[in-house]
Amino acid sequence: AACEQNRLGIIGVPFAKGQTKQGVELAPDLLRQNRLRQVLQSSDERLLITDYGNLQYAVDESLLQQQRQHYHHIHNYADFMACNLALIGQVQLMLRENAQFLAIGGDHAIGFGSVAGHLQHTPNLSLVWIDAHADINLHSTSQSGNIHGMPVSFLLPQLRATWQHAALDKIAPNCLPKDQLVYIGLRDIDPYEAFILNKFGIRYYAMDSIDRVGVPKIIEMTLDALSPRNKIHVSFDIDALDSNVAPSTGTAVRGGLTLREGISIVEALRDTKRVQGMDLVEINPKLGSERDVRTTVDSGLEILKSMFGYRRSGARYYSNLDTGIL
Ligand code: 6HN
Ligand code: MN
Ligand code: MN
Ligand code: MN
Repeated sequence: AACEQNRLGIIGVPFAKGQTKQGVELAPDLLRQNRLRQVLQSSDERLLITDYGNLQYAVDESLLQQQRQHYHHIHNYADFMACNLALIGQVQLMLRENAQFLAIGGDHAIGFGSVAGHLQHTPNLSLVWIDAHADINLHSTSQSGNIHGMPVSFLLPQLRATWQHAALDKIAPNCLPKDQLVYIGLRDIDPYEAFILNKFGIRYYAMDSIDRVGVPKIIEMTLDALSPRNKIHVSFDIDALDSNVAPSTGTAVRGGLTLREGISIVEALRDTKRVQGMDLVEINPKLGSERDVRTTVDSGLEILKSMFGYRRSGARYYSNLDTGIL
């Protein structure tokens, strides 16, 4: 019988303007140089990988005008919107041609376009946001003005009204219901973010709850919260991992997930067979020593391997394993 294949589309999104540190735009090509494709392929030989290269975008005058008139107090709104508009289209294209997609950032500002594009293809979607941060600031609550701290606020119907000049109903009409969002790994939440999370009763498993009940229970509660008929989007910020395994990132916070905890979470999500899209963001090769960069890239690749088929138990698919040895 013909071997059943699983098409995976990959897009690099070298966007760095959601924050102020240079270098995060280098991550897609760096992961490719570090054998991203081979690592994924060897984690499941049935993967049929298409690399769509790096996303390109152009900023048009109407976005610059929106920025000048309404959003000049935050950084790079026009670039943010132009990149995410392109990404919304790209994700839909990839999902027409593939069963799954992977978006490699870039900073986490691309989480908006990646999830919004996914929602346009698959309206019944759940989102698991794995991060040290909640990334749910509004333009009016952000202390930094950095849009990588805001992408989730573009996705929820209750919050997108605060972006009333962004024409979101035109560019990404499908929203994410707040009960289909789960955060894991949080440990650096801004005051207004905490207010928003609590006001809307958004599920978040911060590091203190992980310490109290452990990762297996957190996984169980996460899966219980998500509608079993929905596809899943996993947005993985490398800073969810502890800074000893992911030092090269722009807003590192200590006391995070171990690599094993990160892998466990990703394996459990993968085993639902409902993950249709993933982001891996915020790896910054310009931060830290050469060894720090190596460590961070390796951790990122381990997370991707587990998402796309690798099993630590060895229970993997081999098309032509010669069992005649015994
Ligand atoms: N990230 N809450 C802070 C801010 O600037 O709004 C940090 C955001 C970090 C964003 O890591 O994707
Ligand atoms: Mn499809
Ligand atoms: Mn983030
Ligand atoms: Mn983060």
